[in-house]
Amino acid sequence: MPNRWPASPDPLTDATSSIRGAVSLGVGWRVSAHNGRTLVAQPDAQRVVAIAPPFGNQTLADVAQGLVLSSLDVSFGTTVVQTDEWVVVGAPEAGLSAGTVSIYRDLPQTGVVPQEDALRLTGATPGDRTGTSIELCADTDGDGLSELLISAPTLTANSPLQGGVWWVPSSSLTNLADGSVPIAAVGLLLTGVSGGDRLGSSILCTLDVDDDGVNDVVVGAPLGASGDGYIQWISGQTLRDGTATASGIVLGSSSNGWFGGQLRSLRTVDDVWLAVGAAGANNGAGQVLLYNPTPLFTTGRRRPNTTLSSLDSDTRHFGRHLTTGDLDADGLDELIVGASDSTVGDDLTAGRLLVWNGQDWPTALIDGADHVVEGRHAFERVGRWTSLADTDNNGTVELYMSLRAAELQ
Ligand SMILES: [Ca+2]
Ligand SMILES: [Ca+2]
Ligand SMILES: [Ca+2]
Repeated sequence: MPNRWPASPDPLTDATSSIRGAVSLGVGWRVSAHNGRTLVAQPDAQRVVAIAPPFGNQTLADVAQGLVLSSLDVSFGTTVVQTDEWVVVGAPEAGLSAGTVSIYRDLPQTGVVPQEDALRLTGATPGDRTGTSIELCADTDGDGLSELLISAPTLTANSPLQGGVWWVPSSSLTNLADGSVPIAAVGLLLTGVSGGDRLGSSILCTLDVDDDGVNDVVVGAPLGASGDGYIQWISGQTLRDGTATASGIVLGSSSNGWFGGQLRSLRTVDDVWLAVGAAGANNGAGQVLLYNPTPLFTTGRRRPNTTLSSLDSDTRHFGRHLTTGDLDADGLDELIVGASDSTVGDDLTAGRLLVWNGQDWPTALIDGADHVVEGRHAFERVGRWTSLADTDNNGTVELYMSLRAAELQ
C-alpha cells in the first residue's frame, strides 16, 4: 500500500512476500490473478504455473499448486491474462517470431496441460511477434465474453515493420475446436500508417475516447511519424461493425522520443486520463505525458496537460515501463513508472521504479514521486517488469516485481 510504503523501499527486504525461482526459470515473470486463481508466467521456461497463498518468503515449489500450462512455443508466457472462462497466453517468439496466442478453455484444477488442449491463434508472417501484448476488452458483440486485443508490433503487411493490432471478438472463437487457427481467420487487423512505425508497441481498450458509451482502442506507434512517434484511436463502434475506422492521431514532439511506447489509463478524481510513455525523450532521460480526455485526440501535436520526468539526473528511459492501478483501495489509480536502464550510484542498470500516489493528483505530481524503489546491485533492472494482480482476492491489486536475485550476478 503506497501510503504505508517507505519513501525508498528496498525491493527485497521491504516486500510483503517473495517467491524464489531458479536460474532455469529466467527473470521475466508475470503474475495474473482472477477470482482467487493466481498464475505465474515464466517465458524463459515456456510455462505458466498456478500458485496458492499464503505467500511469505518462499520458493516456487512451496507455493506451486499443481496446474501447469506447458508449451513448445518459444517465449510462451510473455503475456498472460485470464477471465472466468479463459486463460490466454502469448508466445511472440514462436514460429520464427510469427508468434502465437493460446486460449485455454475448461481448465482442470491440477495437472500439466499441453498446448494441444488450447485454441492456438498463429501469427500471419515470421517476424510479426503476435501476442507481445494481450488486453481483455469489454464485451461488444453481446455474448458476455471479453474481446481480445492482441499486438503484433513488428508485423509486416504492406510495408516492413509497420506493426499491427488484431481485434478478435469472442464470438469468432466460440465454435472453434482446440488446435491451431491462423489469427487472420478470426481477427480484424489494424496496421501502422508506414513501414517501421511499430504500431502496437502499446495497446489500450479501457478508455471511451468519444464518450459514446463504447470503449475505444488506443494504440501507440513509437517509431512512426518520421521518428516522432504517434498514438491513434479506433472507435469501438466501428470495431463492433467490423470496419475498424482509425480516427484521430496525436503526434510526439521529440525526435526519437519513443512517444507511445507505453499507454495506460489513469483513474483520477475527475475523469479517466491517458498516460503515454516516451522513454527516449530528452535525449533518453525519458518522459511520461498525461492527457485529460476532453478532447483527447486532435490531428497533429496536442500538448499534454502534465509532463513527468524523473528528478534524478542518472535516470535513463523513464517511462519504458508504465502501469496504473489502485494499490490502496481509494478508487484512484497510482501511477507506476519504470526506468530499468538507470544507473544507481556505481551500479550500472540497477534500475528505478517510481510510484505516484493517486490522491496527490494532480498538483503534487510534478514535485517528484512519492516512492522510489531502487536496485541494489548492477544489472538488477528494477522497474523492467511489474505486474499488478489481486492475488489475495480482496478487490485491490498488489504490485509484483520480477527481479534477478543478487547471487545470480
Ligand atoms: Ca464478446
Ligand atoms: Ca467510444
Ligand atoms: Ca489509489
